Amino acid sequence: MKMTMRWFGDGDSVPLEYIAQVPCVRGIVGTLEGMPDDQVWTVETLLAYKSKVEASGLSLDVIESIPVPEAIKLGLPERDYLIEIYCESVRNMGRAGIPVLCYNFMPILDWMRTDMNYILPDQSVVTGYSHGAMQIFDLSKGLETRVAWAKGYSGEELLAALKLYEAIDDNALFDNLAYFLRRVVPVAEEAGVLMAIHPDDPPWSIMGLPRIVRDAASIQRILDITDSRHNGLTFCSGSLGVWEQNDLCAMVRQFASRIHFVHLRNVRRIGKQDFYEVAHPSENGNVDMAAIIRMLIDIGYSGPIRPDHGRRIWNENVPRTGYGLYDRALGSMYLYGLWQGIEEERRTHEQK
Ligand code: DNO
Repeated sequence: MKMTMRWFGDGDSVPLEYIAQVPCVRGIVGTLEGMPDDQVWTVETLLAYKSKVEASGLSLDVIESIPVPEAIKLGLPERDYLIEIYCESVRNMGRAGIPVLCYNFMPILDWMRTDMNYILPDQSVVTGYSHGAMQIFDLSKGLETRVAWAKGYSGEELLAALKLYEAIDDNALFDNLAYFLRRVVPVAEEAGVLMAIHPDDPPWSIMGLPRIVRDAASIQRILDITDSRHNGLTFCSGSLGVWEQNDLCAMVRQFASRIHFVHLRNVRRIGKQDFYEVAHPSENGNVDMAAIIRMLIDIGYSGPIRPDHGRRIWNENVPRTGYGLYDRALGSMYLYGLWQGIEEERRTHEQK
């Protein structure tokens, strides 16, 4: 495996050079922020990003994400034109030699939390989610911009966006994903780019919106749309781990050949649909990191892993919730050490 960390480009408060100082981190998960939906990501821009990353001694291993325009998720007539643009960006990723594309198919919003400042007993700050709070959320107030959302929504905009989805249930959204993948995956194959869909976070419906990447059955259905390695998965222990019935290790085994990127993060469930994020080590939450890593080693996983979100600690100024440097650095070292320890244990065992 290769330990990576997300870097949002020049607008990131964490300098690339600091990331390069984390001993285990070799690669970067990058993005071009603020690109309009109808604009192709050019080879020149991707190569410029890549050169910057390489100048710090790191490699650019993943793009997370090229956002999928709402019109594609909604199946509107302009989707054909937008899918063509998407395909061209994928071709350009191939030309620039960037091997993995993590994307999601969540309507309107990306990852959703009801509490962006959940304070743990040690005073570190994480995000939390309460389904009860979500259900009484006043949609007319809109939503501010968050890390993963290209833009915020005023109340009016949010209500209008939700209205468009009234006719789209899980099956309709799935059909629109299938339509998209049947066109993009062949292009990705030719370009040498591995598509890796990110699970919905949280993996259940919010605001009455359809959500279709939630558990083993729904993921298998997506991977079956086109039987190609290039139609793959980002395995995210944080997103999938908040559903008690999701057996994370079994999922790693089941989707082995289609996992091209891994997000490792720990969560503590406090009810059926309530949770908060915690530090990476297993004892803090419900995700058994050692078991997952063991399974990843078993399946011979050799792709990129990132520590996903971190807590806010040591008074760090973290303008993008979850994406400060300190706790992601601690998390990545924990994961790396765990991986090395398990591999080492196996080697010693084999020699006996
Ligand atoms: C959260 C992230 C997600 C992820 C997108 C991928 O921090 O893991 O926002 O980037 O869903 O498209």
